[in-house]
Amino acid sequence: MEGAQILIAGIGGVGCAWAQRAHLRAGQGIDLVLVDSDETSFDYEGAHVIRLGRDLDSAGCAALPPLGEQRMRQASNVNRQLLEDVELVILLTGLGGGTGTGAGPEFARQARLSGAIVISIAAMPFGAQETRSKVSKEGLTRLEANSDVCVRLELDRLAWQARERGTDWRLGALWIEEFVDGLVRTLMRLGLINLDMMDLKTIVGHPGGSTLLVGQGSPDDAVGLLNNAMNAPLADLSMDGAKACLLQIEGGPGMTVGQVGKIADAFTAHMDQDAQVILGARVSDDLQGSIRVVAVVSGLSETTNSSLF
Ligand SMILES: Nc1nc2c(ncn2[C@@H]2O[C@H](COP(=O)(O)OP(=O)(O)OP(=O)(O)O)[C@@H](O)[C@H]2O)c(=O)[nH]1
Ligand SMILES: [Mg+2]
Repeated sequence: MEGAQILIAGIGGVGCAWAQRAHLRAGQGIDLVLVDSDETSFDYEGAHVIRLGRDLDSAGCAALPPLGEQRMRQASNVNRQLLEDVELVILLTGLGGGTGTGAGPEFARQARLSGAIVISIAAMPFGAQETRSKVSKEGLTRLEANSDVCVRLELDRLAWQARERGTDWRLGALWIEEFVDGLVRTLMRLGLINLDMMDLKTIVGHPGGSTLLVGQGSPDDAVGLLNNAMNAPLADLSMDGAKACLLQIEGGPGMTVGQVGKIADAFTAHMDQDAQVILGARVSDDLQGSIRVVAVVSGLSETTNSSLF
C-alpha cells in the first residue's frame, strides 16, 4: 500500500540512538519520534520529540520504570495527535533503565489503542547487570503484551559482535537498520507482487509467538540465504511449525521468478503444512547480484525462543 503511515519510535537512550540510525537508513516519508527524559537523545533534525518530565528537570528516569510509565501517560494527549493516522509503529528500546522499560510498553499501548500495528525491538541488559536484568524482564512482559510482534536482542551478544567488528554496540547492529528499512520498503513501495498493511495485520493476528528475520545473500543460494537469516547471532531462533509468514524478497534487476520461488520454499520448508504464507517480491536497482529477505513469522508455539542476538 503506498503512503502507509509508518512511525519509527525510539524510547530511552539506547532506543533513541537506534531509532535515529534506522530512520537515517529508511529515510524519506517516514516519521520519527524520539522519547526520552534526557535532552541529549534529541539531536536529530526533523524528529518529533517527546521529552518526559521536563518539569522535574531530571536527566533520566533513574532506572525507575514507574516514573517512565507515569510520564508517558501524562504525554497521552501529544501522543494521540502524533499517532492519529499512523498504521504501523516500529518501536526500538533498551530495557533495564527507567524510560525504555516504563515508557516503552505504555507508548505501545497507546499506539495500539489508536489502531496501529506495533512491532517492538527490545534490547535486554548485559547479563552482569543483575538489577537491570530483573527490571527488564518485567518490562519485557508488558511490552510483549502491548505489541503485535516483539523481539528481544541481548546486549551481551550485540557487544560481542560489535567488538569483533570494531564498532560501538550503542549504535546497534546493522541488522536493526536493515530490518526497519526492509519492512518500510515492503509496506511503502510497490513491488512485483504487492504487499500491504492488511497482509501484515493478517500475519501478526495469528495467535502464538512471533518473530522477525532478515537475511541477505546470493540470488542462487536459497539455503545460504536462509542460513544467513538464521545465523549465529540469531541464536535459538526457530520457524518450525509456524502458522503464518509474511515474506518480502527484494533483489536486483536480474532477479527471476524461479529464484523467488526457491527462496520462498527454503524459508517455509519447516513451517506448518497449512501455514498461511504471504509473499511479496520487489526489484531494486541498489541490490545488484544480491537478494534480501525480510520475514515476519507468527503462530509459533509459545515455547519457541524469539531472541535474536
Ligand atoms: N554497561 C552499560 N550498559 C548500558 C549503558 N547504557 C545503556 N546500557 C544498557 O542499556 C539499557 C537501557 O539503557 P538506556 O536506554 O540508557 O535507559 P533509559 O531507558 O534511557 O532509562 P533511564 O536513563 O533510566 O531513564 C540499560 O539497562 C543497560 O543495560 C552503558 O553505558 N554501559
Ligand atoms: Mg536514559
